[in-house]
Amino acid sequence: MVRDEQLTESELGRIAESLRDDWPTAQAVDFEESVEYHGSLPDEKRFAHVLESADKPLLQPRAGVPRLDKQVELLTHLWEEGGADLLPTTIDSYTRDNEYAKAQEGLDEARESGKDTLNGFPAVNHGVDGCRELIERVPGPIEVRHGTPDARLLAMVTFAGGFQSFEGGPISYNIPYTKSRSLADTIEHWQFVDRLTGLYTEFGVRINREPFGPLTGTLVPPSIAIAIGVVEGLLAATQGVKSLTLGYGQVGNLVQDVAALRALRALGEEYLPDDVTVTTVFHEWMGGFPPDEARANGVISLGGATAAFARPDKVITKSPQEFRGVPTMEANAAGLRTTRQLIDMLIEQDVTLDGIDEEQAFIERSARSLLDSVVSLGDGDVAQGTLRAFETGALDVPFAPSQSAKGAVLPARDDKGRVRILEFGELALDDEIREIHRTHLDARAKTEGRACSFRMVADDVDAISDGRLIGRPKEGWT
Ligand code: 8ZB
Repeated sequence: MVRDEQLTESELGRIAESLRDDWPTAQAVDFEESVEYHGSLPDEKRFAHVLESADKPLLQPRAGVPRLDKQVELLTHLWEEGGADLLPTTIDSYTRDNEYAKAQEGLDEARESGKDTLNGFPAVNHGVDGCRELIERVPGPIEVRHGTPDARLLAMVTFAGGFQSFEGGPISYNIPYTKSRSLADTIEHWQFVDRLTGLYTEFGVRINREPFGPLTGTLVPPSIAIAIGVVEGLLAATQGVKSLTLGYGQVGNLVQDVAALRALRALGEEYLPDDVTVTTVFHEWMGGFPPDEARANGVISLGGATAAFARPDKVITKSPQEFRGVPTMEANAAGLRTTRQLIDMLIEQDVTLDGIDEEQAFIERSARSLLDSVVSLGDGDVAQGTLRAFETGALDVPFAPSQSAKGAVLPARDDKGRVRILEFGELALDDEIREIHRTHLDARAKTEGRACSFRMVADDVDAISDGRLIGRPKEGWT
């Protein structure tokens, strides 16, 4: 039975040994030699150092192509032409499914054809030496960004390969990403990743961890995103993680987004142990994008403006080609520059927005209620509590494909475009909180002259790509 307890050194060693047969490059991983390698990296390539010592929001794109030379070229372009402060390496989706043989086929094909036949960088196949070459040839700190439910081997190889930041978590890379993976298994798998991070940290290599805050990216109520991020942070802290970045995805209502980022930071600092340094990351809009670049730049700009007000430690940018999927490197750099322009023009302005404090208090109260239910359902054990909370629906994620979540929560925007909850299922929120959501949604229903229903939810899901924030009825409404 998985419990929120630190893995012992012998458990860690046993798991690491069992992974060595999964792909040949795993044989080359040597922990002590890797600690020494990290020691040779200059300060400007130490991810946690750069992030934690920044005095303004740092910008980071997503980017990954299969071949090493091309990945160097891509990241160098984003650094030089985009002005990125932190770099990513996005991993391909075969690797995310632990299909290393298929990733190898794709990599071989890319090398032969000169085409990008994978949707990311297959870091396990490139192995320790390939990763180190990337780290050495690129000017900034690089994070592994992926979506892998069982990322144990990916972490082993990339940490040995010199990466000092790793995205993901047991809930955030399971519930939104997979249909039938057991949550108990992913909690165990991420305990290994976090314990390995902890061990490096104890040897002086401060590896940063970043749970994936946006979850399904679709109208996720801030309290749910925050509660899950804090739970993943608590599980990571137990394993010895000291540098933790909690995330949140833009919903598009300025007041709610600023309030949510403040609540995320406040609850992160309150719930996590004092020796854990908590930073925050704001993801530009993760839902459907407008299909033309001019309007996409509008969405990105609102993200930049929000970041200027909320001052997260880092912003994950989008590109104006988001609608088409993986962007060209030029479009990717353009998204960075647009965001930077907005932040730099706004950050010194002293603007007062009405209603932020009240919204923040409401988000905190709701997130606290969800967090407290996890702790009490587990009789104090956060791992057991997480399992019980998802089984009962006390914790839930809207629009998640996973069978491990009830999927009973339905969100909708209120009359100001803030994300509220229409259907709660068994979510651990009391009647008073539920009533506040209902009142806000009723006000919108009245404005639109229609009842709150799934139609409203569906209209909201499409609204931003249709050119608006709120999915107002298309006809019969003025
Ligand atoms: C959950 C993350 C989805 C976002 C972007 C998508 C989308 C995925 C790559 C990438 C640049 C890649 N994404 N793979 N962006 N290079 N290899 O992640 O476009 O925005």
